[in-house]
Amino acid sequence: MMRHPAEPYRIKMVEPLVMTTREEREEAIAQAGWNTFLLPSRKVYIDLLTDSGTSAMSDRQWSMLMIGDEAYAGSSSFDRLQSAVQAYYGFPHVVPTHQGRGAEHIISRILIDPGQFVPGNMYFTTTRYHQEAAGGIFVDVVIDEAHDPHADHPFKGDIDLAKLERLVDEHGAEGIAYVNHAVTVNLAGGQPVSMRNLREVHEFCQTHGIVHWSDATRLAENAYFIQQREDGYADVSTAEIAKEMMGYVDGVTMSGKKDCLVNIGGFLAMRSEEILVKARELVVVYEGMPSYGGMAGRDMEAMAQGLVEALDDDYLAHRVGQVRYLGERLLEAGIPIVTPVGGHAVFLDAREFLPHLEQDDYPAQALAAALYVESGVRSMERGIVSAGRDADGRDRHPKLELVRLTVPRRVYTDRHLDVVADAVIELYRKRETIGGLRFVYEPPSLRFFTARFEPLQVPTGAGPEVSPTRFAQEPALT
Ligand code: PM9
Repeated sequence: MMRHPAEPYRIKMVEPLVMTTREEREEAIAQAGWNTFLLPSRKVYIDLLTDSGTSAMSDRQWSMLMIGDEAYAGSSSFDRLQSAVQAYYGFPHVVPTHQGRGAEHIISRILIDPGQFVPGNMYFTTTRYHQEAAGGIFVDVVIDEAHDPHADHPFKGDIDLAKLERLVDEHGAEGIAYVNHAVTVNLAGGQPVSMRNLREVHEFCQTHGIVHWSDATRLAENAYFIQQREDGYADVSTAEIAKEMMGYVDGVTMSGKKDCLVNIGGFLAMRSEEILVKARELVVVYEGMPSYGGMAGRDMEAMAQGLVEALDDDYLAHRVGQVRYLGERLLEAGIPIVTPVGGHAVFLDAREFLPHLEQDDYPAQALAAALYVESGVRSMERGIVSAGRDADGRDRHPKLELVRLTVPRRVYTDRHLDVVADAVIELYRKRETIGGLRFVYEPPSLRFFTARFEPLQVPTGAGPEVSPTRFAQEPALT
């Protein structure tokens, strides 16, 4: 296997990129309240905010759009999506939703009774929001290595069975709503889960009569890591691995915007008819008819095709190899990143990058803003801001304080990633010029999306990007 395989596709259509001046970027970040989510995309050069809904679709996917069946009920495009999920993931039942969080909302309402615990392998923002909104209490049961940016473990996303067992011993199986097993684990750095862990947790759940669910959003990338790292899978295709993985869970929530290679869409898939009936009852209230769930027929067609393309071995070798390429360029330059490099992104360790800042100064938020000003590269905070507040209103302090450089699928070339690496390396050289931030607007939930900040102070040797005199005006709230 080549270490950095070339793109297994050629380019048929291009979208021009926009270059900006440093002055324009300083202005833009101030207007965005130092929140990269609030930057207009026309002011972004290389957009590594997210891999969600940002994939380039294939010629086949675009052609499928034309045959989308837009019937309000009984769309044949739903049949095509359901057939693809049945064939590739092995679940008989599918309930489409407008995107992943629509599926999370529905499954949380179905499986959680208020006061029940929901163990999972690290929190995810929207997942935990819906679990808590349904009255559940999230409990992190990921292995300790997941919280250590440098722990060298091939499957840092694994659930710690001992932690899970303790929780069940303490509260009884009836106190557990379900176990949520994410593949890969986004906030740990895109870290995979082993097949062995899926199997063992499944056996444990079956023994105790607990529902074993999966957030399968990055299922294909996880399958690739199993192929590369787990004994016995080197000669098994990622498509076969994915199907075996799904054989060890009772159902999934899926954000199709990642490993289904589409710009919008999601679904629930499951074996249980009881859950299916409840999901259908809820989907008509919150999403749409069970045969479209908030998606257009054409989007279901593109998703049915995309989920198959994402389980192609050559595609995955390039995809994960490209993320690793960016990681290796940064590691060679001594930049602190989460290792091993994960499947969808390279995560900068903001604590090590900016040791002069306290976590309460929002170092990852400040670093993401500074990288944008430096280069026009947009990244995302994944630290204290994303973690939000606990039930008592106190800031959660996650061990990982990260900036995510997320690589969209089939969109950028390695040359773009060289530009990103050079910008990060240059910023690292002058890291002491980056100062902390404070909130000027904090929404009550999922605050990272729309919060606004301002610089705390002028740090020693500060560049104009962090000078409050330049950005004294408080930006209007959107
Ligand atoms: N993930 C991401 O950028 C979209 C923005 S939320 C910060 O990583 C997992 C593991 C996800 C995810 C979204 C969702 C929700 C569920 N699980 O965005 O609603 O990474 O389709 O999916 C984002 P939707």
